[in-house]
Formats: sequence, C-alpha cells, structure tokens
Amino acid sequence: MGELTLQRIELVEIDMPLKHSFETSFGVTTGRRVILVRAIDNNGNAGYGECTAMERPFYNPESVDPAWQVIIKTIAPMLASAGVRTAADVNEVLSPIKGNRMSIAAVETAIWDLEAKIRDVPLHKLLGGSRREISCGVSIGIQANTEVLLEKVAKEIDAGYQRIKIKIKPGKDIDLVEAVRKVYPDILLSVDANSAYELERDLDVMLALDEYGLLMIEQPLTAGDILDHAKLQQKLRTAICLDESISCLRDARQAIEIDACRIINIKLGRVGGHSQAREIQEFAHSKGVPVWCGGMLETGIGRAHNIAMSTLPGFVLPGDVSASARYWKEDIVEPPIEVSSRGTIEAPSGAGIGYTVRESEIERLASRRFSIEL
Ligand code: OSB
Ligand code: MG
Repeated sequence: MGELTLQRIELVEIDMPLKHSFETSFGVTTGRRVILVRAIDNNGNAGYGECTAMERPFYNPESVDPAWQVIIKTIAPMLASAGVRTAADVNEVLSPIKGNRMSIAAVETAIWDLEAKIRDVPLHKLLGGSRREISCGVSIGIQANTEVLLEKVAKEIDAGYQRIKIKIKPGKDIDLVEAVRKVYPDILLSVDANSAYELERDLDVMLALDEYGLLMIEQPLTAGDILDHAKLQQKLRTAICLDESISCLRDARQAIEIDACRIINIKLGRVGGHSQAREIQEFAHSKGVPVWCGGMLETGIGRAHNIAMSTLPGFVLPGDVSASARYWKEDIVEPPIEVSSRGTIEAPSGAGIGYTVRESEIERLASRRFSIEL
C-alpha cells in the first residue's frame, strides 16, 4: 500500500528566457535550458522534477548536456535494475555515482513528487516538514551601477522580502555594500561571491566587508577550499555560509567540524535531492548551524520542491525562494508562485508538489524529448 512501481522516466528539455539577465561573479545568465523529468508509475501517475544544472559548468562542474546523458545512460538503468519501491531509497540506489548530483536530484525529486501523489499527501508532509509558512529572501544579481542596485533593493524591500542578498565579485563589493547599508542600516543583508575570492589575495576585502553587520558572506572562496574557509572564518565576526562547497552530508559534517562555516545554503540539485537535503539540515540543526534554501533560477517545478524542503525544521533563515514573476513572464506551473507582503509563501495543501504543471506550456517550449521504459 502506497508503494510505487516505476514504469517510465520521461525527459523533456525546455528553453526559458529570463525576464532580466542575471549576473554573478561567474557570468551572465540570460535564460535557462531546463531538463524536466516525469517519473511515471504503472497506473499512469506522474511526478515532476527539474534539473538545476546550468548550460555551462561555471557554477559547479555540472551542465545541461552531460546531465541529459547521465540520466539516460546511468541513472535510469540503475533505477530499472534496482526496482525501487519508495522515494527514500533512490539516493542510496544511486550512491555509486560520483558527482552528477543535479542529474540525480532531477530524478529523485520527481520520484518524491510521484510518491506523495500516490499517497495523496502534500510533499512537505511526506518529507516531514514542521512549518506551513516559509520565509523568503531575494538574490539580486550584479547590476550596471549602484543606482540601479539601490532601485532593485528598494523594490524587493517594498514587496516584503525578509532578506536581501546581493551578488559581489572582486572590484564590485565593498562599495555596493556601503551604498546599500547607508540607505538600509538595519535590514537582513548578505553577499554572495560565488567562489570569486582568494584567502591571501583578498583578505583585506573580507575584513572590510566584516564591518557592515552582514548576516553572512556566502561562498567567498573556491568550492574545494574548506580549509581556507576555516582560516577565513577565524578572522571574521560575520558568518561564512557555504553553498558550492557542500555537496553532501559528509561535506557539511567536515565543514562544521572545522568551523569553515556557521551557516549552510542547501540546494536540492547540488546535494542530489530531498533525502540528502533532509539529512544535511537535520545534522546542521543538531549542531546549531542554521540552514536556508538556495535557488538556481528554477522554474515553478524546482521552486515548488524548494518550498516543500524549506518546511523542514532546520530551515530557520529566509531562503532564495522568490516569486515566479521575478524570473519568468509565464511559469510552467499554476498558479504561479507568489510571495505575500510579509515575505512568506504558504506550502500548498494539494498532493505532491501541490502546483499544477502546465503540460501545454511545456509542449510549446520543448526542444527535445526522451523516454525510457524501466
Ligand atoms: O549562488 O545562489 C547562487 C543563481 C544561479 C546560480 C547560483 C546562485 C544563484 C542565485 C539565484 O543566487 C537564486 C535564485 O534562484 O533566486
Ligand atoms: Mg550562492
């Protein structure tokens, strides 16, 4: 009862132009090529997941085209031979795979949605969520100049978002923070460097940023630099938050153990899906380390999974889970994801991810498809 029998994995790639381009220290994103996964059972029920790999491997080593191949050539056959009966087993079955966690997450999250639909419960309940309303912040990309940045910050504060994060890179950092802090001395403000700094070369910049009462400095150094993050954390009052460095529970344990970070950003894709995300937040919570849900410019499908995950008890800080309309003219779910004037989203009460997937819109945007019988 409630067990699932996977019948088929369907992939469809869609092209989604962003409303506004999004600039980070690693480059400018103008749109996303998104691999969507449908996990289908023997009764024709469908669960949905989204692959958050970027088109090119600049955020992390994954990217769209290799992800497509890994799902078809490795993940689907492994699931076929394992015969999984519950979403909680998928992560373990796929554990022989090194890396490629965004590909794994795309399929794993689809199977969680499918199982929640089969059981007719909201995904956040199936995961064990302890809150109904989640807190939302925004991530603001690098802007043409400080005036434009201040306009964007004002707009998001007016909309009710509880935390503002601004992207920084060498040469576009202290001045931006100074300008925002001058107008908003008290808001929850953080910066995200996406790995652009180096400990010795940029220590003076980090020490300068430490003077602005930031909630956190997100991923200042390269992903593999856990040791250097620990050295940097020793020199700062501001909490370091790790994003790119944390791919799994083991990474989180080691980072916390050596005090390389005092906050963790959890992204479903980066860690390989709901099972691993849940373990990381549970561990961090037990160590008193707050976590929050990061974003990868997701469509409504990925966003809905992020909402469900953010109801877990360790997610005590506002996440980068913002309204569909910040990124998309038209989202592929209905209703589009909206944020209240208090900067919150209520987890939906419908089964699974709780939003209706607009198949006709997906059809219209589709550039390729693949179907694998299990
Ligand atoms: O580092 O958090 C990041 C977008 C793409 C890649 C990496 C990151 C981001 C964001 C956007 O900050 C978060 C969002 O989806 O709103
Ligand atoms: Mg980040």
